[in-house]
Order: sequence, then C-alpha cells, then structure tokens
Amino acid sequence: MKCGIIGLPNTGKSTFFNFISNSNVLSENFPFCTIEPNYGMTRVPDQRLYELEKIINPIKIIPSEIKIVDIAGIIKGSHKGDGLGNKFLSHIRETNVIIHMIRLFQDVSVSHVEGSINPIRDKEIIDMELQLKDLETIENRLKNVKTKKNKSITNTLESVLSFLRSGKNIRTYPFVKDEKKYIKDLQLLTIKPVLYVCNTDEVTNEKINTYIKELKKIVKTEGSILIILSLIKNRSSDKIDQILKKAYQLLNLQSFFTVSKKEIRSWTIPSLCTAYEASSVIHTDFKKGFIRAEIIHYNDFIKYKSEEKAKKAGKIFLAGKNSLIQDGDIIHFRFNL
Ligand SMILES: Nc1nc2c(ncn2[C@@H]2O[C@H](COP(=O)(O)OP(=O)(O)OP(=O)(O)O)[C@@H](O)[C@H]2O)c(=O)[nH]1
Ligand SMILES: [Mg+2]
Repeated sequence: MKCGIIGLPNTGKSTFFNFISNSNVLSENFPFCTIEPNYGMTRVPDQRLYELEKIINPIKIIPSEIKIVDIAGIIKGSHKGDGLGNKFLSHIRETNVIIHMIRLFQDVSVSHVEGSINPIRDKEIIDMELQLKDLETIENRLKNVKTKKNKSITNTLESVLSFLRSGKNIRTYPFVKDEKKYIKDLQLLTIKPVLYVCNTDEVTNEKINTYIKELKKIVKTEGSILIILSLIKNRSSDKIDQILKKAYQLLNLQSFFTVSKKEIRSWTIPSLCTAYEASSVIHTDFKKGFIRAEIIHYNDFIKYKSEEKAKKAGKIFLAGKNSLIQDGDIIHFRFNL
C-alpha cells in the first residue's frame, strides 16, 4: 500500500514525512523545498503482534509496512503546470490513499503562498486543482467514447463530470451499479480515499479553534476524516498510529499473521480475501501449489496460548481455497511445490 502526502508548499509535508518514516529529507523554510518525491517506509502499528510475541517468543517480529511518498507542493494553477509543473499528478496517481496536509500553524517566519492562514481556503485550493485535473481526464475520455455503443459509460462519465463541476470530489459521488467499473481505468485523483491532517502549534487560540470546528464540519459532510496534530511543538507518535490505522480502515484492509519460533509476521490483505488469495501475498508460488490453509482465529490463539492447545480444543480450522480470512487469523499454508 502506498500513501501520498499532498498540500500547499510550506505546510509541513516533509516534516511529517520525516517523522512518520523516520527519514531525514530536506524540510526547509521555503516553498517548493521538495521537488522530486521522497519515498520512505513506515510500520503499521498492531498491538496484536506484541500479544503474540508474549506467547511465542520468536527471534524477530516483522510488521506490515506502508510506503509513504512526500509529494511536491501544489498551488493554484498546478493542474495546468504552474509552480513545479504537473509531474506531481503522476506521483499522486500511483498512491492508494492520500494524506492532505493543511497548515494551521501561524509562524510568520514560515511564508504562506497565499499570504495568510486560512485552512478552509487552502483545502479548497488543493481539492480544486485535483478536481480540475479529473475534469480534464473525463472530458478527454468522453471525446473518445463512441456514444451510441456505450450509452451507459457515457451517462456515467457525464454524471460524474457534472458532479465535479459542482465543486465536489468524486469520492463522495453516489455510485450505482457498474458506474465505478466504467471509470476505474481513468485513475482519477479525487476518487482516492483521503485523510485530512491539520498541522497546528496552538490549540488554545480561539481563531484556530474556530477553523478546526469549521474544517471538521466540512470533512464530516464529505465522509472523510480529520486529524489534528502538532509537528513541531508537541509531537506524539500516538497520532501517527492513529493516522496509519485510519488509512488502513479507509482502504478496507486487514491483517493475518504467520508465526514460528523464528518470526512472527503480519501480512496485509483486503477485508474480503480468500485463503487462496492470501497465500499469494506471501509468495506467488503458494497459489500454484495451494492445498489448504490451517487457521486459528486470533482470540482463540490468545486464549489457548499455543497451537497444540488450540488444536486440542478443536480451534484449528482447515480452510479450502475459497474460505474467507478473518482479521487477525494465524495461518499455516499447506502447499505442494
Ligand atoms: N512553527 C511551525 N513550523 C513548522 C511546523 N511544521 C513545519 N514547520 C516548518 O515549516 C517549514 C516548511 O516545512 P516542510 O516540512 O519543508 O514543508 P513542505 O510542506 O514539505 O513544503 P514544500 O516541500 O515546499 O512543499 C520548515 O521550516 C518547518 O520547520 C509547525 O507545526 N509549526
Ligand atoms: Mg517538502
């Protein structure tokens, strides 16, 4: 999974990137400090790994990881190449989830491209740049679709287009039937799930609090999530955990575990995933030689404290190819290679 950080210049994107991925990229007090994207990795927080560790005592623990991409600042007109050009678009396209960084710290020594602090306006600028790009993508597609042959496709495209024209992000569009399928290959930007992150120094300032309230309201109507944090004055890794967990939720992801004396490892899968599909996350060859999966649900493992005891209690399930995996399942795959 890939998570992209976007926002106006000088909002704290690279500061956040360094914090979340334990990196040390340039984060300086001038707009467009980041030009080429920075890539880093971060571990998905999961307390269950440590509960399993207490029972198994393995040599190592390997949590799932998320790739983080720190993307160049976007400004008004970026969609048509203003600022650093529109290379940033391809960097957003390759991500599965967006972290939209909004500046709420006032620090006059850090310049603001719009000249003042106004998170509502700033959020709209970024949203609009992405919307304008999506408009262009859909308009181009409409030109190329043979209208008569593909009536339902054209209808969908036109309907999404007028939704965009009303200033809304496609992620809030009320999709019906096959509509999502018709636009899937367009790799639209505003359809991606988003987490809004507000970077502030002061939580006691009345003006800032009013902005936060207003933002919360807007974000709620969009069905998205807003997280308030302080990247300089009051850093807390709890907030990072919260953000990563929310990103997981937004993408409907879950985990399963493989355990041995050597290692406990967490693997990421979609929430509706069969044993067969889960096996290929470990190794594509597993799918070829798949025989079955032996599954212990997480709570049973914690209750019985060992595979043998869980087995005696009848808590090992033999799962065929099409059995669905549950979040937290401990799995041994049996395969023939
Ligand atoms: N006062 C204050 N300064 C901050 C905060 N977060 C970041 N900064 C400062 O703002 C400046 C810009 O931060 P960056 O993280 O480089 O911002 P960016 O969004 O990556 O900027 P671009 O790469 O130019 O788009 C740096 O000098 C940071 O130290 C904050 O919460 N409070
Ligand atoms: Mg930067």
